[in-house]
Amino acid sequence: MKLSVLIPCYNEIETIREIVGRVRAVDIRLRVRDGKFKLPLLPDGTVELTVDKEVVIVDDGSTDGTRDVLPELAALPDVFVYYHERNMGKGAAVRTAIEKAAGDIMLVQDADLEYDPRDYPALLQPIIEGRSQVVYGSRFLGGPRKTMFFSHMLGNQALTLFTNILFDTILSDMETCYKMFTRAVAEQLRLKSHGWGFDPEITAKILKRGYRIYEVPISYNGREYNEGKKISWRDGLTVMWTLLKYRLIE
Ligand SMILES: Nc1nc2c(ncn2[C@@H]2O[C@H](COP(=O)(O)OP(=O)(O)OP(=O)(O)O)[C@@H](O)[C@H]2O)c(=O)[nH]1
Ligand SMILES: [Mg+2]
Repeated sequence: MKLSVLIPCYNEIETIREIVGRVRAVDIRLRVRDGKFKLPLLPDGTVELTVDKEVVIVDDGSTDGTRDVLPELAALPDVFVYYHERNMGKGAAVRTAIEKAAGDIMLVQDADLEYDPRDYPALLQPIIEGRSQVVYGSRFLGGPRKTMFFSHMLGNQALTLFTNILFDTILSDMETCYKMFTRAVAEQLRLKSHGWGFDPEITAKILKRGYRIYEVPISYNGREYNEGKKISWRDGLTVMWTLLKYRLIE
């Protein structure tokens, strides 16, 4: 069983080395209650499953020196780096990463340090146990988190509420970066968005195809604007438009 960690990366020279180090440092061993893995049964009726990882970085036309650092990471045996000639947006970078990924399961990992790879085992558990094909890590389910701006929380909640109304569901964090899905789901969705349309497009298509999204609490350490935070309220309008579009078509 292999997990592909997909890292879209644009001008992240301050954090790219560190995040790859943190991703590679997580050792994923799960105790699973399922006989299909043909592993030695432990006294509590579970088996211990080890999940391998690969890291797929797609540099999205960085101009801050990130590209000088990436060859050093590409030399690592489990890290693969691909380059966009020019900046195309997060969605385009994730799509390239999905095309290149070899894993059975995939997860999006931003190149900043807002999300914690130590949450991977919890995210994987429902997929490995066959309870779901898609798992979202939620920042609003009681996990440890740095408090965010009230305005950002409202923005997040508004986009999630809009999603829930359109698709009759009860997500708590549609915009989370931690979206994990099986290869079968990834291949079926045929994503098109280039920029910030990625999260609403993937969510809309998953829900419209009838998959139920599983949510698990994750920790969150949001960065500040002076640390490179770039998102603004205008991006929210793109997100709402994308949700509506994929509710009505496809
Ligand atoms: N901003 C931006 N990020 C990109 C782009 N292409 C790829 N990315 C990567 O996409 C991920 C998410 O970008 P972020 O800017 O962290 O987006 P965010 O977490 O929603 O917003 P902030 O962290 O608040 O700025 C990061 O790993 C970026 O490096 C792009 O064109 N613009
Ligand atoms: Mg970020």
